[in-house]
Amino acid sequence: MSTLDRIAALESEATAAIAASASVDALAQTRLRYLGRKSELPLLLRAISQLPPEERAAVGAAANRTRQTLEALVSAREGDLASGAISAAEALDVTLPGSPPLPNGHLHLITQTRREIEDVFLGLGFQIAEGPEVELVEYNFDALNTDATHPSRARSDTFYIDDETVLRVHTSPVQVRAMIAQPPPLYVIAPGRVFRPDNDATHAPQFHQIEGLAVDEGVTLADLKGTLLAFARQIFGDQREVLLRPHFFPFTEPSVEVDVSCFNCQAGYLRDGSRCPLCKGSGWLEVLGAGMVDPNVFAYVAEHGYDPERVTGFAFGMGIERIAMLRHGVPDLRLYFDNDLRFLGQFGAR
Ligand code: 2NL
Repeated sequence: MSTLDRIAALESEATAAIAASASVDALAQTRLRYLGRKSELPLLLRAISQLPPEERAAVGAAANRTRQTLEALVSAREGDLASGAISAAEALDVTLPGSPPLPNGHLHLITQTRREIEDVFLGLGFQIAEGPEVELVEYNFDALNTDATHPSRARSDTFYIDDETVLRVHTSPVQVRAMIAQPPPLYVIAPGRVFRPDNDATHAPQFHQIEGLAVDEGVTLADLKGTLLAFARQIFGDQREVLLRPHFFPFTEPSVEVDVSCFNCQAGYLRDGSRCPLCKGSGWLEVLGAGMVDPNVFAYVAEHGYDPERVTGFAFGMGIERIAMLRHGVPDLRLYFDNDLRFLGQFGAR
């Protein structure tokens, strides 16, 4: 092979090697191999004096041109590698399916449950209202008949931003805002994230609620019970009954805790005669809190059309995590927020 042919062969070989260098380090190796002091090309240049005089000029020119071409290619490739640019041949088509194909993801169990509950109340004629998670103390507490001495307002039981501002501890303030925004009749539910400084198997510092509020002329506790029975049957099964037990909330009077008959047993006992582990043998599951809106709450928004002498209302609130725990036997609230796919993946593709 003539020296000129050898230079041409070196150039095409080095050109391919430069293009194939996939990292800055690999490129430095390639450069050393073809342009380094001990590589073949400079050796050819140094050996030029041993060639016949009439060949020297052409070989010298060819070797220098190849060196310049390769140096330029190395610089260009260096730039590409540094900037992350890739050639069309190596380009990754991100629209191709994975190999092996990955299963589709799915909504989080809390989102699925929230939407199912929303659908129940949308079907009953309620509208969905949303509001800020960072809320005024006024709307979070004062408007809800919860005076400054109430324990839930303590710095240890509510996340305070400053003296006037908190992370909402319930979604009730959304309903206060709804009343301020529009006169009765009002039928709204308020789903959303709420915050309390607790952390154990049954309390997380953030969790999700759905509250409901119905205000109209002639709304009674019987309307509340019928509404909750419809909810209970759609979410827990069409054989369900509801039980209202007296309770206390600052914002309702009377207030009740609402149990739903256990869907896992017959009156507390399984078919084999053993005690039901879900309702602990009572036959009832404690599912939510509710009541008739306290006249003091209406008084707070009276100037917006809520005359406690004219309208009455019922309200209720439930924890979405708790509803999903009961339905699916989830043993620990923290599982919802750990992002462990072995847990979350059990509630997919439904
Ligand atoms: C529970 C109990 C409840 C309400 C929330 C409410 C809202 C307005 C007026 C009156 Cl604007 N009441 N909300 C009423 C009773 C109970 O929640 O255990 N939640 C998890």
